[in-house]
Amino acid sequence: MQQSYDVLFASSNKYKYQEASTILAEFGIKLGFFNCKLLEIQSDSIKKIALHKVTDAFNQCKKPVIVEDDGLFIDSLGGFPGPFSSYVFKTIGNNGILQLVNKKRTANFQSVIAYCDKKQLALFDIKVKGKISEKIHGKGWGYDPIFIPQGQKKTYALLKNKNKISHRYLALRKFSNWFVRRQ
Ligand code: ITT
Repeated sequence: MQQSYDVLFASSNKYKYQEASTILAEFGIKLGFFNCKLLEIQSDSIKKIALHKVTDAFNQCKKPVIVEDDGLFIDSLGGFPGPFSSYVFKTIGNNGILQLVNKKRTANFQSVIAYCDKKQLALFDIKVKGKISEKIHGKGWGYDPIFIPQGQKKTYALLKNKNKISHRYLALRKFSNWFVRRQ
């Protein structure tokens, strides 16, 4: 039977997969979903976390695979929640973050895409500057209702073109340039 994808996306987060799949389709890459729980090491580096995650993913699926590790880094909180973004969202959520942020609202969203197959490991990272909104705006998933990317007036949740400017888009564009050229 013919394989129906070019590379797998290993994650427990269906929103990340859905966005990644839409973005990569634009670059002619078919993304399969490997829905799984990945080993997340404790580290202050999302690159190191992504590297461990992709090695674990490849050991589980034995197919060419990518993972993504993201973090929202808030300047006035010393980069918090950063590598703990997933846990912090599940515990204090956007309301908790809004209570912690004071006048200085600058932040950045970082994404690392890690690729692994039998022969190769590769990393693609990106940082999108922006700020934390004063209130929750819109109904998107995760931090979408509170993150306003630089140069925009609305949160990710309210932007129609999130998938054309986001940290995920920019990191996947780097990955796809490399992936398409090596095939
Ligand atoms: P996997 O590790 O299983 O892929 P995860 O949700 O735990 O899924 P991360 O460790 O990368 O993924 O967590 C980053 C968190 O940051 C994620 O859970 C969301 O809460 C948030 N996040 C990442 N990208 C986002 C986006 O585009 N919009 C809103 N929130 C986002």
